[in-house]
Amino acid sequence: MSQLNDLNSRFPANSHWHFSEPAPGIVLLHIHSDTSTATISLYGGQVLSFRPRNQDDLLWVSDDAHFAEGKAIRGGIPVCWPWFGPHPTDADAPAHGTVRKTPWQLEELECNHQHAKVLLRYSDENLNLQLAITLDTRLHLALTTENHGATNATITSALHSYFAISDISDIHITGLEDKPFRDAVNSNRACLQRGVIRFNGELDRVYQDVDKAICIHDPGLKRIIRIHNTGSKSAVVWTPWIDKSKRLGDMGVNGYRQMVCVESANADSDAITLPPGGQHTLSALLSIEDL
Ligand code: TA6
Repeated sequence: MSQLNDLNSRFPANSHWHFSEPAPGIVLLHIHSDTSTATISLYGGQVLSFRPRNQDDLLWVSDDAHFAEGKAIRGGIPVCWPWFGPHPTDADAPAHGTVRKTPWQLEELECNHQHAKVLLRYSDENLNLQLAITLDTRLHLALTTENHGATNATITSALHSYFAISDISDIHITGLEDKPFRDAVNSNRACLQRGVIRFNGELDRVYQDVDKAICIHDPGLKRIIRIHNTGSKSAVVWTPWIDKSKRLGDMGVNGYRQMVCVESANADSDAITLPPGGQHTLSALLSIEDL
């Protein structure tokens, strides 16, 4: 039985949800409640859209995003796991781990007029991964890793969120002032954040000692996007700008102007080591406030 037929059999479509398969192997869950609508790709366990009632989409997806097995979908909230960035030892391994190009299992789905909950699961021989997605006027993601192997497991990970913005040159980010960061655009130099973050070129930074909410201030959309993380002391801020966007090839025309990545992470020194039977949850609560 195909994944789509299995899902339609286990979770028959109703007024709150239905499934689609825009391309072979790319199955999407579409959710509608009175408080918000969302689209979640079972391929990659990736939230692609979240629109609270009377709001613009929280998330950005490239007009040129690939929807094809074996390729990452450019946008939404890719799950980087069980490593963030390049593999620590294997240069041939895919960037950002394996699960964003893999079908996940839908374990639970419930939706009423006020809120929805989606439980996705991925397992390999030693680790279980669960993504609990809760949607009401806010979007909450809880990524839980459980080590069911016989030895310690060290993982890095990130919820690689692409947020929709009016224009990269008009926004600024607060919440990371005075925090140390690794500057991936300048030879991974160790730096300290001075003041708020503004953008006038490619920026790719992994912050540490993160201990409060990170906010994207967007006067063009008259909103503030608040990102509150738990189980995480690191965060990544990224804009590819012009040249990197061209190299990536799936950013769309000027797509870089309408997105910024602020990623909830366990990256670099914030790696997590789980003993046998141990588990860890990285979570992000994403909300929109009027500016
Ligand atoms: O999170 C920032 C980053 O690591 C950048 O260095 C850039 O590579 C971005 O992720 C996108 O990576 P991807 O593999 O999705 O093209």
